[in-house]
Amino acid sequence: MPLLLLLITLTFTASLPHTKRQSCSSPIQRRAWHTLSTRERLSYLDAERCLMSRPAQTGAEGAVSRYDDLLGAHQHQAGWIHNTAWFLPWHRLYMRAHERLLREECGYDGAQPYWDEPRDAGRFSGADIFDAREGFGGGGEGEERCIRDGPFTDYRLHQGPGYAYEEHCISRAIDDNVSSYIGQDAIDECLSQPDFQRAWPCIETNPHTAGHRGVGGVMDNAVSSPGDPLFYLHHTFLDRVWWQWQERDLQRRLGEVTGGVPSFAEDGHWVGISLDDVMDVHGVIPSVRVRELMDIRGQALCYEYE
Ligand SMILES: [Cu+2]
Repeated sequence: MPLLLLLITLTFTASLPHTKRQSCSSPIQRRAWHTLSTRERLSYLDAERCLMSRPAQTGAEGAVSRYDDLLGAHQHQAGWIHNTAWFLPWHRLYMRAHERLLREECGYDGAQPYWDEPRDAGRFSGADIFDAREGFGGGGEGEERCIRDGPFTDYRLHQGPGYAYEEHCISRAIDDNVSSYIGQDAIDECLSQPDFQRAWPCIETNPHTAGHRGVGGVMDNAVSSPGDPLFYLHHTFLDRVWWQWQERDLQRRLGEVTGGVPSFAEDGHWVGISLDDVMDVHGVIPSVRVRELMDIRGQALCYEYE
């Protein structure tokens, strides 16, 4: 190809994202883990291990790997992204950040899968997501409850538990009883909430807590739970619940956020959440406003649920 033509082609290609800013022409399809083929499962798990092997970039305290960069973003902000109206939008961005790292830095060509937890409610210990060969490995053993099989047995965490920075294993203590609180009835109750102000606490209470405590161990720590890779499948499931709730009255709910968030201007005070609030994942991917997180098919996100 003549040089001039090549340059024109490159310039044109580079300018495309600007001319098409509003549209997201080919959203990737997020699917439930149990519907993925063996090849798809293994490629996801391989990409996660790749993130765990790449060096940290953000300078987050304790972070050794790229995987830890993400953990650091959650650990640092845990105090204002839980039990506040930022819970759903922040975690939506966080799931997207994880999905982007897998795709852009580890060659993963799929979308972020979710764990269809109501399917396994009350029987987490028998869920195929804990498979040692094509899953995340099983429950923990011994005093520290370290996981003993699956692709993540050798991973050492350096952030957590909670706000501490201690080296430890990925641990789990599966609790079937607690896992029953993420049944379809609990999801339906949240989907029927009339407004955002009631939908997010509903999602954060039973379904969210049941997933964390039902897996136990690292997942049971509100601050450092992203140390278990299952975190991303659990929160992607919750993101889907929010989207399903939005879809019930899409026109209105693409713009609906209500509820309290802590004020950064006045310590101890609360203010109303705004579509202009900036959600930030410590530079792992660029910050965006809540407004851009309302439509999963928009440019900032660009995915759908099958
Ligand atoms: Cu969280």
